[in-house]
Amino acid sequence: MKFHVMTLFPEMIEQGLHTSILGRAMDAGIISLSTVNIRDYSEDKHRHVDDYPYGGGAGMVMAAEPIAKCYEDICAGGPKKRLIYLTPWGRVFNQDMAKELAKEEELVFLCGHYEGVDERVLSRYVTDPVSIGDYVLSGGELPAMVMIDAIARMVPGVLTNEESGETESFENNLLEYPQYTRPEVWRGEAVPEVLLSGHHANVDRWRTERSIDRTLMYRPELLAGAVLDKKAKKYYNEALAAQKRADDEASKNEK
Ligand code: 6GU
Repeated sequence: MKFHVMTLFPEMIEQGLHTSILGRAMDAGIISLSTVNIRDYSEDKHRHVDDYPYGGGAGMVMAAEPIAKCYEDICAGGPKKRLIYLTPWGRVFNQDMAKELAKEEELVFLCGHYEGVDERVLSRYVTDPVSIGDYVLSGGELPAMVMIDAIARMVPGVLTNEESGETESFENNLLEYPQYTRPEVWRGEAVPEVLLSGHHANVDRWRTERSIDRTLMYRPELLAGAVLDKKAKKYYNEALAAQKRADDEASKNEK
């Protein structure tokens, strides 16, 4: 899978993505990264890529032509590639989108800066406007890196068997269960007994229940989409009832 990134800060993208799992996948040739400096497509001798907004207002707007030229260069001689524009007004990125985008042969990312990008180049070429969450960042570089990391992990061959995403957070709409390693007792606190038992069915059961607890605590809205077996469903209903009793108790004491 090939990632192309159109940016004013190519070194930022390059530095952030060549380590760890992605670095290994690039060395193995499973994924590749190509950054393009939009400034190289500037129309003037001062290498400007932005201009004042029509209608007035604060800040500068990235001009259409350098971005169009840059994108057309990336697609030269082939069909138009999917173009992701990183923007707070885009659809909010999640694991399902990462999986879906991982099926593409190539993806192009456009990192905006300043107050925005001329709408005409966006409406002509952008296929997917994407946000990484409800907060404002200074530019699209960090969001592009976040997306590329999440997408690359879903490309076949990038993760080893041990790293495989099956038991990670968001698989089946449940958050990851707690993990422990040596020592068995750390500062007086022991590892949960069941994990030392060697009883795999009990370990699995314990992990599912802790995933349910954690999801109920931090992301209860995810649980609506989780597929639970009969025992897990029973545990979930009990945990939900216990939580409701605790909430009722707390609100009674408030009054
Ligand atoms: Cl994709 N871009 C910027 N500039 N800010 C963001 C964002 C993207 N997603 C959340 N905040």
